[in-house]
Amino acid sequence: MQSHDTLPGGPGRLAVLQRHLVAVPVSGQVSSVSHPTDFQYTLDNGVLSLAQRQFYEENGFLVVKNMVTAGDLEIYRKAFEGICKKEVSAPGLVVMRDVAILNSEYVPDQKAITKIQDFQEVPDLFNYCTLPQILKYVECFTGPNIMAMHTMLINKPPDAGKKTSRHPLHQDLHYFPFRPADLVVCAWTAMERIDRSNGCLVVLPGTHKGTLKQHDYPEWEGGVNKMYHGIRDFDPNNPRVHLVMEKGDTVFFHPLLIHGSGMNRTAGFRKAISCHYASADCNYIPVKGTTQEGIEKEVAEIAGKRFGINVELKDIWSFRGRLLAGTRTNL
Ligand SMILES: O=C(O)CCC(=O)C(=O)O
Repeated sequence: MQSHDTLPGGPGRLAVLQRHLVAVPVSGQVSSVSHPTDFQYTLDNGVLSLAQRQFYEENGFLVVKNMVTAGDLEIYRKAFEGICKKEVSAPGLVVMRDVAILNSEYVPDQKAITKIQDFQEVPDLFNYCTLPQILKYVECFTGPNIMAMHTMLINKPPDAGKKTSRHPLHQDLHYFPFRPADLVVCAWTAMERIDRSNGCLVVLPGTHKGTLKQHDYPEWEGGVNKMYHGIRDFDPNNPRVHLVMEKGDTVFFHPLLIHGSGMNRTAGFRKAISCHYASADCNYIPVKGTTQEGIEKEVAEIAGKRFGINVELKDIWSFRGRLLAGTRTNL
């Protein structure tokens, strides 16, 4: 990341540049004239500092400390508990279980729940996606027409010795049939302290500048969880950053950023909550003949079994998406 005092022209020039940046309206095209560099991945609404913008542009992620209060996180944890105990259910909600872990934390006779997805109809969880302090940041990536497209609460179980609690390195765009990718962002919030012992996120900085890669199920001895596809062809020399985060810290990241998470070596279930946001101005793309054709089939098969209907990937996303700000233009 470039430090302020290394900018050409020194601190005086920086002050002028910052005044320009703040003056750019949020809904307008970002002008390349008033910027010291060409920004491709961030818009200016006066929320991100110049340093934060440059960091995201260069690395494809940005951690913001203390974004979500302990009180809100407790509401999300309780709602999750209610779902595990089958006290709460909702249309579209998907509950996923670990291939190897036999004991759930709240219902010991059930296989461990590793993740719930699509909680847009569970108000106590969907509240996370609507938090104004998060949306303020999201707008810097999506612009003003903001949709919540994909929601997850990830409950990484203690590993049973088979390493199945790992999440293979992947790009989230693999799952999404809408573009442009630069108008999509994930917010992922630690619901407790998350470090290498309980399986923090690991990111490969700068990989958001690459293209979408082929994803497959990894050949792991202990088995792999449903839909946990991974990339085989990534540069092993690309530096990795382990994101150690405190409870309430949030990372925003680009959907092409290669990331995954490690094994949970502790006895507790490690929790994080996330939402993928996209600009409603994005468009659905056909995925036939692309690396995403396989995932479309897998998702359509699951939906077919659950709901007895024949659907295309874009129909599922259009059903999942919820407008949070601005106008629902395309998605
Ligand atoms: O929370 C984690 O362990 C990683 C989640 C993740 O990358 C995903 O579900 O796409």
